[in-house]
Amino acid sequence: MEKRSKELFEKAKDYIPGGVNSPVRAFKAVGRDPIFIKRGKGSHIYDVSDREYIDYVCSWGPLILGHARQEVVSAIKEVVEQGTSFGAPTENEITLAEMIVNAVPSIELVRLVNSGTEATMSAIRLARGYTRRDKIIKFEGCYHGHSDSLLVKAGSGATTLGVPNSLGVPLDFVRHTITLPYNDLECLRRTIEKNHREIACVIIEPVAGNMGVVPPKPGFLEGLREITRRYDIVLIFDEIITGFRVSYGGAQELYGVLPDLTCLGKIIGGGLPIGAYGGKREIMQYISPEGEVYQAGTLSGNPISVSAGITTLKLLSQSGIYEELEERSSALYEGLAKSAKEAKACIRFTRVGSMLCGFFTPKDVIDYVSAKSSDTEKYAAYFRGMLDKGIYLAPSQFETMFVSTAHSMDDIEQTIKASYETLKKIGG
Ligand code: HOZ
Repeated sequence: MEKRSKELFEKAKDYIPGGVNSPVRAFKAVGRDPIFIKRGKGSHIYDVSDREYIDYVCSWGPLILGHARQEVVSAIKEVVEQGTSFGAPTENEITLAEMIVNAVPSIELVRLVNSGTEATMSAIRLARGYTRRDKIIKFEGCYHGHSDSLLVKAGSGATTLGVPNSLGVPLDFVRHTITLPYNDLECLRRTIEKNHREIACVIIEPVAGNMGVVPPKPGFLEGLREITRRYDIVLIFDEIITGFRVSYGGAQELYGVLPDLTCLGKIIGGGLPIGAYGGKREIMQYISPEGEVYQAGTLSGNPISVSAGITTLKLLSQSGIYEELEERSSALYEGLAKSAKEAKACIRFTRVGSMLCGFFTPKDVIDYVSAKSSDTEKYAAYFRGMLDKGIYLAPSQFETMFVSTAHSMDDIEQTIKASYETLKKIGG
């Protein structure tokens, strides 16, 4: 089994650093070699040896409709026939921008880019240009892509591989980045009151999804909004994961807290590369060519990504979709939690909508420190056990498990059963 994946991984290492194009894919944190994927359909993926798995990575979030959804595939095929990139405006870009503006409560203008990293990097520059201040605040364990100022105490692959502060980032760049504990309003207040004249923005994942799933405590986002407004600090929600996922209007709609700027990615590209940042007209007008904050991109607003994004958002805007997703996700969460109890395992699950995670810790997971208290060796054993039973989870503790509209109740029941058996086997 997996002989072919092994061979491909060996070959990949000859040509690609670590054999992968994004670090967590190397499976280092779970103590085995990666499987190479050949295709996906609905909630299932198939490896190069044709072994089938129920997929809860879903391309790390974009595939809320599952793999190769027919309408999305057809839209891509249709647009590809007409040319793949022009480096000039197209009508569909307006359609996607209009859909985003209508969906996300705080966005009045939106600029499309090519990735989440580009979106957050550009939003930070915009906040600095708008406020004429340099310092930024981010939260420990939040991951906002790999640009220099944001790669400080970062979650996701940076935590998985034990390098939350990367080599190659000059100290001079990150001295403007202040990192604070997630969900600690008092600490945030004290820091802002002391330094507000220098702080351009606060950037946050409104539901943290890159240190596992850590929901905001009640009142935390509201308090963050209140204090940033009081000192004219730009509040940026990184909704690259949560946008169009936890509700059609994202976490800001779910919690009723509106930021000044929002970063998007993943779902708005329907599984193709994209990013976006948007917000108040007054701030967005600082972007070139209207304003003096520069940002550009050859493939920005790429016709294929835009078309896949439009089709995805159209399907998501149909009534009942999020209710159904909630029903499935809640059934999965309840089932996993109940069977963990029956297996007497020390694992606690967190969930916001279709984002889930299991932490091997007796503590409440509320921030980076408590997330990191999880026994990662146990997670690795759980991952391997689940994979052997045909369940594909994120190959790291510090990521999210995604449910899509393609996951059936049968998938969910199989997953719960596999989880019970795996936990029984690896012990509490
Ligand atoms: N660290 C990324 C998700 N949070 C992984 C992306 C990838 O490997 O595709």
